[in-house]
Amino acid sequence: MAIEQTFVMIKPDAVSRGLVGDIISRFEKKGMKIKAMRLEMADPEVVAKHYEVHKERPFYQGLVDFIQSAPVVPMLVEGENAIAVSRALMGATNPAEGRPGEIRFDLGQHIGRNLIHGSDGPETAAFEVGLWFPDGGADYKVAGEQWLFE
Ligand code: DAT
Ligand code: MG
Repeated sequence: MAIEQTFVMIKPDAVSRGLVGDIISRFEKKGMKIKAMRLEMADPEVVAKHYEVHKERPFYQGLVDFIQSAPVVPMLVEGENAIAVSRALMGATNPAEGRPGEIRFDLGQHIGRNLIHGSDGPETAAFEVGLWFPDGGADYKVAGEQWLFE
């Protein structure tokens, strides 16, 4: 059993298409705790640091412009195996390569409009949580925290 924190961000295409509720609902129903969440136009400096790893990729500028094109919903998510669980809920980077039940397969249009970001490992999660939520999130208990009953 490993309680983890991870960073999840609902991207501008999902906000614009009215899919925030559907996406958050999937995390809640899985038992993930939303420790912090905002709706905001992303800070360009934060976005630059967040996507620095992709700086040399051909899609980088389009990605950064897209992320700043409309509000995002950054979330600090906590739960058992939260990093892998979040990645599984999201699905494949390319929606066309995913499977039914995954957010990106069910709702995503193409790889450049794939609705959601989630940290891909423990080091990335620690970096991204610190970048987007330097103050951490609220400490509270929710009904359905499976790990309370183990
Ligand atoms: P993921 O978001 O699944 O972790 P990633 O870290 O490889 O995927 O890439 C970050 C984002 O960049 C991804 O969600 C969408 C965009 N992206 C990746 N590959 C792309 C490509 N070939 N064309 C356009 N956008 C791409
Ligand atoms: Mg990634």
